[in-house]
This record gives sequence, C-alpha cells and structure tokens, in this order.
Amino acid sequence: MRYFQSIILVLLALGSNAQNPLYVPPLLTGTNFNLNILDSTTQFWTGINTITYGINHNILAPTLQINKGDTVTMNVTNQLTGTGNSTTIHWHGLHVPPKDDGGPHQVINQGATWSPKFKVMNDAGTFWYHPHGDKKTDRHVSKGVAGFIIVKDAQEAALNLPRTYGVDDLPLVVQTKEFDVLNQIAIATFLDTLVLVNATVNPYANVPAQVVRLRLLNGASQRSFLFGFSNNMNFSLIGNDGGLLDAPQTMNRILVANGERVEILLDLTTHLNDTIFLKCFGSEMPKGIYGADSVGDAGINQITDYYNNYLNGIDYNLLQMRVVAQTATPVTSIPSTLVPLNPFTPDANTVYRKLVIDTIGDMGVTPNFASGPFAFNQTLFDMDSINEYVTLNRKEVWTIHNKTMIAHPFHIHDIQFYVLDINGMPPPAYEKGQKDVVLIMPNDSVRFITQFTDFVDDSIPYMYHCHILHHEDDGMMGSFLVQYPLGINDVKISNEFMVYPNPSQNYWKIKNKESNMIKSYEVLDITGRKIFSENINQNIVTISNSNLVVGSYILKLFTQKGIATIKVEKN
Ligand SMILES: [Cu+2]
Repeated sequence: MRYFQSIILVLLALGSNAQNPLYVPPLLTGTNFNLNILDSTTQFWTGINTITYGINHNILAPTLQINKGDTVTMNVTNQLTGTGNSTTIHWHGLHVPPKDDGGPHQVINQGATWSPKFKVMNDAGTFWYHPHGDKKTDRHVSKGVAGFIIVKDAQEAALNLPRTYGVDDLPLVVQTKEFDVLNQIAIATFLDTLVLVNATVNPYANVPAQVVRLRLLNGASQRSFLFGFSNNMNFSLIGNDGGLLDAPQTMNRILVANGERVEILLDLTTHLNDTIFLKCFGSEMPKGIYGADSVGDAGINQITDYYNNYLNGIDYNLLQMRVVAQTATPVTSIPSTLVPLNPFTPDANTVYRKLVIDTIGDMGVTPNFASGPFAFNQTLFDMDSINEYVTLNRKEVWTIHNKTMIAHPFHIHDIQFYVLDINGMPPPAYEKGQKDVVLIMPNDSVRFITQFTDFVDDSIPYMYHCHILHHEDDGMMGSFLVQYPLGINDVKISNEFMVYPNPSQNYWKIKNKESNMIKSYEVLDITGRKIFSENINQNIVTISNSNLVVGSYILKLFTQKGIATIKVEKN
C-alpha cells in the first residue's frame, strides 16, 4: 500500500516541475510579539487541500528579530481546534529560565494564552521556535508550526555582512513531509517524499549578484540534509547553532541534521543571470544518517519503508536561485575574521556525565537497531521524573555514546555547548562554534563541554532529547534540573527520615517515618558532586559506604513527595 502511495507521490512530485516563488515568512521586530497558533489548509498540489497549522498564517510562523539585551514578551495563543490539541512553544537555542522555555511542562491549552517574558542573552545567530508538547512534537511541527528567531548584537552589527531580510539575507527552513492516502500530513511513516523550502514546493528565489547570506534550518522531522550547490561552488560557513564562528570556513558541502542551523555566505558577484540550485547531496551522505542510501543493517535491523522512499540516497534540488542585478549597497566581499569564540576548558570541579543511546529491549517488542524505540540510559522519558541534577555555574562535560545503527541529533535546552571531541579526536573546524544540536553517528562517542548559568529551578526541568521528532515523542528524551550548589549550611536535616548509624563505618540505614516511598537516592560529596546513585522504590534503604573515604557526604533522597537532603558522616 505504502509502496504504491510512494509511486503516486513520485509522479506528483515529478509532474510539478513548475517553479513557485519562495515564501519568505514576514519579519516581526520589537519586544512584544503576538503569536496565534491556528489551523488552516495549504495546497501543496493545486486543488488538493491539506490541513496545516501555522502561527498568524496557514503554515510556518513569522520570523522574530530580537536584540541581545532586550527583554521580550511572547503572547502565544493556542487557537487550534480539534481534540487533544494543547501544545507548547519552545525557543530552540535560547538561554531562558525553565518556566519560559516552552518544553513539555509549559502546556498552552486550547483557547489559552501563554506570555513568557525574558531577556535575550544569546549572541547574534539563527534560532527557531516550534511546538514541544508531550508526545505531540512531531505532529504539531509536521503540520507546519516552525519559525525563525534572528538574534542581533553589536559584534555582528560591526561586521560587513548581508542583512537585508528576504533580499540578501534569506531564512530557509528545509523540510520533508509525509502524506497519507487522503493527502493529509502523516508522521513517522518513513515516506517523507515531499521536499519543501519555507513550505514552498519547487521554489525559486531571485538573489542579487553579490554576497548573499543563507540561514539554513533543518526543520524536518527525521531527515538530514547534506547541502551544496548544483555548480559545486564553494561557500563560506560563518555560523552554526549558537552564533558566528571566529572565521569563515570555505566548504562545498555542509551536513545539517534536525534542529541544526548554519549561516553561509555565497559569493554570487560573478554569477549574474546564472541559475544555481541549492541541493541535498543524499548520494554522498554517510550510511546511518536518515537520508543516506541505507540505515541499519540487513535483516531485522532494516526499516522496510526506508527503501521505498525514493529520496534516500539520491541528490535532489531544494531551491532554484536566479541571480539578478545587484542591490544599491551590495556586500561584495567576505570578512576574513568574525567573532572571538570563548570555549570552556575543564577544571578541577568539572562534572562528567555520560548518556548512552540504545534501543529499549524490555517493552515486549524485538529491538530494531534502526527503527527503535530508543532511549537514553535505558530510561524512557517520563513527565514526572527528573533524570539529571545539574549544579548552577559548574562546568560539565557530557559524553553521548550512540550504540544504535542510526545517527541521532542530540539537542539540549538552556545552554550552548562546545564539542570537545568525537571518538577522542578534535571536532572539524566547522563544528567548533557554539552548538545546541550535535549529530551522533552510529557507535560514536561525542563529548561536549558547557556551563549551566543564570537560571535555577527546584521543580521545572529543562529537556535533552533526540531531535528526530518521532524518537523524541517515543521517549528518547530526558530532563534535568539546574540547582544551587549544596553547601553544608544549605542542607536541612529532614525530620521525616531517620539515618543510623551516623557517623558510620560500613553503611547508613535510612528509615522513612511516614509513608513516603524513596524512589531513588544519590550520594554526593560535600561540593555537590554525585558519587553514586540507585533506584530503589522502598521505604527502608541500606546504603553501603565502605568504599567511601572518611568525611562528610550528602544523601539526596528522591521521594514521592519531593527531594530530601541529609548530611551524613563516614568514619
Ligand atoms: Cu534519535
């Protein structure tokens, strides 16, 4: 059935060779934004109405241009109809407090308005906003809700860069969509065959014969894009997720995974009247990346429909660029330097964490290393659990190890990070800037370093997750709280729990005086660094301390009613 549907879509796609003018979302500026999420219809094919969602428009969302240092208010109203359409809006890449982040906990019910107000703290760069509802991200993003955020700052303004929106500075969100037999948007079918740039089928844009800036966003649910141009011309990569690089990198291909952004400069000064296509070079994409000719192995590790999707492993056009006359004040050269990078370096207090990406084998299904279900550390996302506890201002090195047969784009909220190494090797120059998504290839270990600054919250978590949206919705996500460092004076002895013996030489026994089950515990050193932890789900716990050196420790108990901290002594 799907195979025939795929053939029909091929014919539809090949039959519509006519180029359509590229849609450029309207640019909104200022500090107060009214964003109405609504449902409507879009004709991807003439005469065929497909239900789509958008913000202030039938599909996609306005581009928000905001200035570093400004305080902005976002009035987000959920006007979606239908049942079960509460949603959220997440400001992807922005450093904002957890309550304003728009993760799955900041639900906007139908008919309601959510109005977060926050200071813009990021450097100039290309960010985006999209729904992030619990188990609904793929559905709401695929139906069309996604918009750019362009952050401006003084450092970027001082550079001679193209910045006339829609003329020599083009936002390009690249997506593929999947359709059911009624031509309605489907999700997680592996038959995403309609290619869209800014929601336009077969788009063209007039671009001036000068240096042009493209802000490329992979807004697809699962497909990665290896971008390049039909004439194989070089371009200059000037920025990635979190802002500008220190110097342009000359390249002719750039791989952009789901959620990632790059800014590139294209020198078209000698190309007047040329027609050049922005393309995806799927035939050159390494195996294991969604969009390559194969993911997974032979046999049970295959995703059958993957091979019915004609886009996988082929080169295809994304945007036809018709090079027209220069503008009045063209940029005609590419700067040799951009902005200084300030990567973090580990110190004595740095915390090291490891997340292992693997399939889940205990859900009554045979694990399939290409189609999942996937999880971090064998733990599926749970709205009511916290997976990691992070200390404010402490530097952290996270290792993400991918044990599966498919590449996963790892995204973390709140902060930007710097990739330290990939399988022990330094990252390529184009990945040295600030990032909030990194694609982890099969069997790879990627380490990044970051620091969780400015915002703490004892109950509202941030998220980390795979940005393949059906992986995220299926539970490939975790949460973390950012908390103040624990000092001895901060630790309150909880009267609800009895610890004995204390001090002790071999073990602490913890008894709960009320019926408040201890779900798990952590043993921390006195600086708040986790030494070990265990999941227990019991009222009485015995914690061996025979391997600990003599000194003070903090027991952190995660209970049904909340977190209790108790100071204990090893002697
Ligand atoms: Cu994934």
